[in-house]
Amino acid sequence: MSILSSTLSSNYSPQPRSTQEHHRDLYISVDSNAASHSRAHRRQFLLFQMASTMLSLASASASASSLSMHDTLKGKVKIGSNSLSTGFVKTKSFGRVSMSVAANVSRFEGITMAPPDPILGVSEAFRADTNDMKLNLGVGAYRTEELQPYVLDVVKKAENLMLQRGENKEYLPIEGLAAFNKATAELLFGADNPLLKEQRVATVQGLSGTGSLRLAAALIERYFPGAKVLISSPTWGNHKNIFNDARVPWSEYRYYDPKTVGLDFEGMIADIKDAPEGSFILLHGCAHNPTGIDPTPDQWEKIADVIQEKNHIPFFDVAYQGFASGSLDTDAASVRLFAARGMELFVAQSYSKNLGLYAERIGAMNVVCSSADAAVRVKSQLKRLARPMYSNPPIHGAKIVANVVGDPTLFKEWKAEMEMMAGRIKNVRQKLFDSLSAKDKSGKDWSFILKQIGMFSFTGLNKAQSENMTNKWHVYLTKDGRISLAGLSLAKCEYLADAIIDSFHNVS
Ligand code: KET
Repeated sequence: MSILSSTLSSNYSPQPRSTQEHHRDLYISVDSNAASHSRAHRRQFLLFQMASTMLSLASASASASSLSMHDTLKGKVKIGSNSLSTGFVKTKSFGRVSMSVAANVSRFEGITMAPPDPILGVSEAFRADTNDMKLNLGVGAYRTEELQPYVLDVVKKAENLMLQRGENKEYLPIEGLAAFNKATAELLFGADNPLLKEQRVATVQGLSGTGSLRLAAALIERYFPGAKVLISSPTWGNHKNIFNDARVPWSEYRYYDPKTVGLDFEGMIADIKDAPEGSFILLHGCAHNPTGIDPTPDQWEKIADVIQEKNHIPFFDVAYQGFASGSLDTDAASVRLFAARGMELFVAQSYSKNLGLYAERIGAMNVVCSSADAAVRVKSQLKRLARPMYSNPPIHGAKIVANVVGDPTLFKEWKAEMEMMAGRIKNVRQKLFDSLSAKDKSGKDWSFILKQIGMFSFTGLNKAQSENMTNKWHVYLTKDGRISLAGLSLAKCEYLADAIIDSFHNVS
């Protein structure tokens, strides 16, 4: 008998009969006739029991932890609501979960189909399209003029360095790579920022921007129970998911004014003022996604005034540092302005876009505290939250960032490449505007496209018009009318202009 079988055998003791346990009881009755059944039969029974228990536990834990409270409260999730359809029941005897297995009835019958992701789902639909003219302007990912993915030269050089050094694959500490954490905080706040010398920033490496935001959301949920996060209307689609899943209440502040196709500054200030004192105010550090509209430096000062007045905590999402203006420092100005006022704040960072490290999942969560002592405690709690979620972060992207930022030559080359990428997007933006203006005879003013910055353009196309773009023109974009200019080439601008003009004027 194998070790597995003997362990199972010694643990096995028959359960009291239960009407719901037909199938297992059948096995028990066979099994109880010990003298007549063979060792093979017994092994079959034990394996069956082990599989049943494992499946039941998987079902039970799915209902307990993987689903958001949001879904459960909305009644979308029916797991375990009907023991006949889901096929598992809890036995009283040992508190163990047992099940009856009916033929062709899945234990996952109660799990409904999830909708496709509004952004990443667009790429899935794009891949399935076989039309030659197809264009993916959904996800914010940089492409070359030939519409190919781009790996930065500095990234390749940093990776070569890593290969030459023969670096190992040991676990990182929970807070991530020390050299990365130092580099990322310096890049954000400026290397000579007194905050860093005073050790008032708790920085932990995160699973890119999304994972860093999620970690911060978990901290809010644990240490600021009931505190609200205010998010801009509109915002990056995943913000709402992140706070929903972390069980953090959120509401929206006005941001975009469709009439002016600009910032609703008065509305924004009024809503931040109205929020309960001590709320978290989520701000896009630069290149607001999806609108491409950022406050002016003067407006940032006023936003900081009202946040300070109301004792709110600013929470920056910095996913595009360097991509808005082409300069890392200019794009960090908003965060530095708040930090210089001595405010405590949160900043999530991402290297997906500015270093093209989308799949490496490299970013950071920074919490600026009023004392070094508070920073040590906050960091300890961020680590405590990270450990049961993902244990410790991946090393590869962290080493790339540390090598690029830590080496003056590579750092300089990175800045040049970033300017090149930001420059290509600006050229495409200009060409799209020119094409629209030349082709559209209606007199519509398309100049808002030139005023927006960053990877995206918020076209103002509604859902039906966006659907026409995809169904008729094979141009893939998010349903809110956002297009990623980083996925557009100069050569495709005319075609895109035709698609936009047709959708705008011929679809209501
Ligand atoms: N914040 C913002 C504002 C943002 O646009 C993204 C990504 C992220 C955070 C997170 O990126 P990460 O790769 O986790 O560091 N936005 C693009 C990709 C996505 O939706 O995941 C997008 O809007 O297309």
